Amino acid sequence: MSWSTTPQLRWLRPLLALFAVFLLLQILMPRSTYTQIQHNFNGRYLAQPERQNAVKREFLHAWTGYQDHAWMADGLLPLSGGRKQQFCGWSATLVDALDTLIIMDLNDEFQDALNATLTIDFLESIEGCEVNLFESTIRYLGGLMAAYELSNDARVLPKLIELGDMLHTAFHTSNGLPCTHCKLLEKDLDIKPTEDAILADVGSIYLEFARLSQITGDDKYIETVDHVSQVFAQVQNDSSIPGLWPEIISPAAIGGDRTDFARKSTRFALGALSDSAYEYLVKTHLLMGKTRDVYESMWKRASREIKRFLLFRAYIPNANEKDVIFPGIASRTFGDSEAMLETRTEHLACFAGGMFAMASRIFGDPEDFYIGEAITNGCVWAYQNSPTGIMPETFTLLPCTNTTQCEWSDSCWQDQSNRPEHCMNGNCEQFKFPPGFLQVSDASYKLRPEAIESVFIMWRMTGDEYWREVGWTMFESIIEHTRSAFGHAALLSTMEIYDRDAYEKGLMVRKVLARQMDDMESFWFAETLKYFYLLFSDPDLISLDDWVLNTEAHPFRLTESVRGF
Ligand code: DMJ
Repeated sequence: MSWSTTPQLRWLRPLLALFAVFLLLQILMPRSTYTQIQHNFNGRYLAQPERQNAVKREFLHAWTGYQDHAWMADGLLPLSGGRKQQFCGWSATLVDALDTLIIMDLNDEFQDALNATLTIDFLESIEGCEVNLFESTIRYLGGLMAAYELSNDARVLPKLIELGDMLHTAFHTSNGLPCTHCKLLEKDLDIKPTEDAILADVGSIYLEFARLSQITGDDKYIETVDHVSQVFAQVQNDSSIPGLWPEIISPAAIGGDRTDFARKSTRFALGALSDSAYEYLVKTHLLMGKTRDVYESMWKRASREIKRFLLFRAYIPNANEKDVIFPGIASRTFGDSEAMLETRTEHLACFAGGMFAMASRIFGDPEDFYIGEAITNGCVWAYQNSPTGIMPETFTLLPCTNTTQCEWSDSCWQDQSNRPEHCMNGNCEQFKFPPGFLQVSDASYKLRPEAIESVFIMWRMTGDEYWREVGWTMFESIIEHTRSAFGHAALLSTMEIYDRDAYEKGLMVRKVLARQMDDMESFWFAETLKYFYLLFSDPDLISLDDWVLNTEAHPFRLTESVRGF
């Protein structure tokens, strides 16, 4: 008699059968390598309350400036204490900062800000204001929606609908594509789709309007999103680099000669003008990929061409020690087989590090993780090697000619750097920039978030403390140079204090502060300081497994049944 037929052990049989089924399923079920976006921290991370508090203190310094000097204006002027109107006067800074106030546990400040927000009339604006659809969608709609998601305050919902409906009228055109800059509040206005539009202005509306439908149950917003995304999918191969959309597109072409949509320009990039049009393919798939496959297919096609045409390995000191990649700008005229790569890169393009890293998990392509990491390394390099410790807005690097080896030679770089096309105002006498930076065409820093955004994503995805360390140094440099009487100020130049002699003696010129400009964009509150804060927080706070952040860092909750990962 075997043990399984022993009467005393017969009760074991159903259990064994269950176990066998379980084992069989384990063998037969296709296994996904990735089950989540965030690293499995399991409580194993260092709490960094001092650093978090330091970020919060800086936030409060600027917030107090805004409260005292520019309350309910679109922005504060951080040097003069003045106020500015930038986006129709609906208090852009106030709305953009709401969710950061919640995340930082600034409850009294949040209640004051929310009460003020509820008095904004989105159906009135400053005289004759042209609504910037992109900025209003990512800052106002995104900001209000995240405040609603995080506070669950029912009073926000009617405001959200008022604003959503007003912005939605931008799509009330003959072909359902938007007018990106129109006086939407003017009565009886015949709204026409824009002739020449910035790619990101049209291609970055999916996330906010799709989530608005999920929240309200009103499908009209998602129908608009579906239509726009279908158009982008249809024209994806019409441009001079099939798979990519150029920096300028023509919404007005749809309904006429469709191919003109993607033929207004032959320049392609990941920075200004284009950035979030690619970011939203990944993020919108995350938000609703179980119900739509268009974002995944667009991303897979586009990312292949991004890797082929836009990314380059840079010739910088120690390039062999760490993989460093930068996004550049590609051009190709119709009919040409060759594309030209301009190795000019931008702070704005640093978001691509986080985008590729997240895409690797979402679409299961491990190679993309290394691309994301290498892009983030590039941005960190630019911070670490600028004299202020802050990456400039736009600069040119030499590309490595060999894809595997990239041996640095100071003299070779100096020769290149001294070529007339790289000299500033024809003056080749001095070395203007630290080794690696060939030309810096815009040395300013506008308080932008993209580099710390990618560093934050790398930390949340790997749990590697390295990212928090480099992030902290970035924070210290930014605060050192940008802190002003009323807030934090954009910088005229991250480079002007460069001194070759000091550099060669191993001294970074840190004592001299960069010149400040009287400007502080609302994304300083919405994005830059939020990412710094979240880098040092408990990784469960706004976990990337539960939330998707829009391009202005406003978190939207992921719904289990529809989320695409
Ligand atoms: C922000 O408004 C958003 O991140 C946008 O996608 C790009 N520009 C700014 C920040 O630099």
